[in-house]
Amino acid sequence: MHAGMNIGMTVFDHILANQQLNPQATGAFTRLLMALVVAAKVVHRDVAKAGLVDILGRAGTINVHGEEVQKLDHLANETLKRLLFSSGEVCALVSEEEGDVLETPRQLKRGRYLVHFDPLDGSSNIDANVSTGTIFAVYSRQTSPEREVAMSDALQPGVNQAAAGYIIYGSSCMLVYTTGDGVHGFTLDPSVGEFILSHPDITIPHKGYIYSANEANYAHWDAPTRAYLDWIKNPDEGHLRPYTARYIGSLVSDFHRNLLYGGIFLYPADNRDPLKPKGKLRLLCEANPMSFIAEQAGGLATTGTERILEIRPENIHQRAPLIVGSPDDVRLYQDFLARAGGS
Ligand code: AFP
Repeated sequence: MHAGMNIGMTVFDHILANQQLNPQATGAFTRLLMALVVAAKVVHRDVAKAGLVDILGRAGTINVHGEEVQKLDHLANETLKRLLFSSGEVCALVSEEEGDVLETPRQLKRGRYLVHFDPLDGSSNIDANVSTGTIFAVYSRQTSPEREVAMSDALQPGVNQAAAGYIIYGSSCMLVYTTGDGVHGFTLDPSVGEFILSHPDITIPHKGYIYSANEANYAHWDAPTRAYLDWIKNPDEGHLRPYTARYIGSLVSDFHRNLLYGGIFLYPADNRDPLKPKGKLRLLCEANPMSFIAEQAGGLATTGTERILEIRPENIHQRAPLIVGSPDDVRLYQDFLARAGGS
């Protein structure tokens, strides 16, 4: 790189510019976000060289959801824990890979933020080199800093999120985040090791023509959901139907594509599997952050009958049906449910 070459706005500049807009800001939130950015770079490095250093494949253990833990899941989880705890800005972490809320160890400085995260979402696809991602949601604690962190701090509704974002480890590595002031995307420039603003102020198209769902579960969805799927596949040139199906099985990738192109992602309730009466996706580390981002980009996110961000969580690993995407598409899905009397 030539001295003085303009590389564009880095994510650090962007976060700092936001901090400067808030006269009450202490820099704590900025330090926390910067710790997440560093963690993203470390996980990206590990994911990128996975095939080289024999860390691909399964770790041989089962996580709290009864799923096999991939080695990279474990590495990513440890990286996020280490960097977030050492930022000095968190009082607790909730990871998809851990059974309990993890309080910041006594010997470390405690801050006022809690972070929920899925360290490596979509990891069952890793061996096939399919894109994976890290998802995070940041909350301020509600209880006094002198006291132990309470379960109520960890179980806040999604509307309380101070920030949410994801990192997508794809053909390029991107960070997309919101602090409630629009959605901004940054692409990692490997030549300088910085995330550079590449997608300012992302807005989702009002309507899309992509639908993303694991249709193998069709028989186990409720009748209005099946009727909606039938409708979007039913040819009608005037309404540009059928839609196009795109499903990767890696939420960050499916969500990111629909955010940019428009469309609808559905992971509805599944009446077959006793583990999925509310679908598969976790409310706190998957549905809430994606819903905050979707709404900030002009989209909608619902269970079908309830706004995701208003759900009052009852436990840290609870699941929720997630229907998210372009507002016109999500509204139409809700109409199908409403006409059937809800579900
Ligand atoms: P893994 O992390 O086990 O690969 O699960 C990924 C995921 O939680 C989410 O990223 C996908 O959208 C969803 O599961 C895919 O689930 P199905 O395999 O049931 O379609």
